[in-house]
Amino acid sequence: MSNRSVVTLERHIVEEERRCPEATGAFSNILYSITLAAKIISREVNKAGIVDILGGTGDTNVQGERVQKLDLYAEDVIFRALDHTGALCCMVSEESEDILPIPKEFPKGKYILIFDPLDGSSNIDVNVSIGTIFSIQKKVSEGEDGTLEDCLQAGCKQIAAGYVLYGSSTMLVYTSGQGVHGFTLDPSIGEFLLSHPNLVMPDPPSRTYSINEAYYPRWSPGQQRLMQRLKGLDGKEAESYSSRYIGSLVADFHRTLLKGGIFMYPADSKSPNGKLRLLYEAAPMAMISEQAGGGASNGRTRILELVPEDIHQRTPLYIGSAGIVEMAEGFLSEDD
Ligand code: P6P
Repeated sequence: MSNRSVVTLERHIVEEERRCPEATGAFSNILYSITLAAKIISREVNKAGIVDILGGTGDTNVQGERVQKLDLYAEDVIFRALDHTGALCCMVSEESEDILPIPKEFPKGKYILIFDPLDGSSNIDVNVSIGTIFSIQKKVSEGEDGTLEDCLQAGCKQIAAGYVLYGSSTMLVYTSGQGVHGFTLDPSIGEFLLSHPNLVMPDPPSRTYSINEAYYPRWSPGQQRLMQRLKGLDGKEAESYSSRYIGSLVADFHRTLLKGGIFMYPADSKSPNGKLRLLYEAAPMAMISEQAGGGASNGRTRILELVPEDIHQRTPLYIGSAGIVEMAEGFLSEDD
């Protein structure tokens, strides 16, 4: 008998739940439902070029960005996979301006699901990897309905965080505070199988930085000096870095998680808080990064300590190998 066990995501969730005596199964139920939604979205993403699901709806979302049909489809799939579970009291989606209440015909629970249904959607039409990002918080307000107070919690309060990467294979990576674990979808059996247990960012890290350099003229002097250092132009680095930029956060972060290095989306003169969203992009990725031994900062403060004031609040993001994130903070502090 082979001793190589096949660990499905469902088995992994059950085993994690057994380790938490107070677990009620509601949290596991959320994760199961997210994996179902991920399989459905993966199927559509992988055939997007075949059926007429590409291209914009002509609408724009709350971000003012042209909405791709798959964006709306992914939001609907996730909402309907979880609205009836009885585990959630509300949801927050990048595609919707306000909190999404649980329909009155369904029971409500003690968790909040905060998600970006399909990040990087501008890459859909050119077949570049895109992703779903999710964050789970626990209800803190009175009453059964989720409120803004429940959604505007600091990232350090997250119960769990994860993402699905729709790439050359579909992967689901998540943490519930017990390390980071990666699962790869085997479409032939429709199961996510444990492929990357206990992910830890490599040390020493890959000397790779990931940033959209077109914005260089708009960056602060500290950010520009950081780029000089990373390029080996200030004579301080023994060897320079290499550059990798996909323009899809989930893909750029996934590479950083597996290889090390740093992903940066700084503030600039046009976007004083950067472009990326705190609740459903930076905070979940920051929990994963720290659980994998990395770091995540807005250039001055740990992302997980930031208390949001708005569900669509933006933040600058420096995330990856802890030592490189700390070096970036050193350069940014020169701007103060
Ligand atoms: P830019 C994709 O649109 C996204 O929201 C993230 O996935 C990605 O990291 C970023 O924007 C890319 O932004 O300004 O480089 O095109």
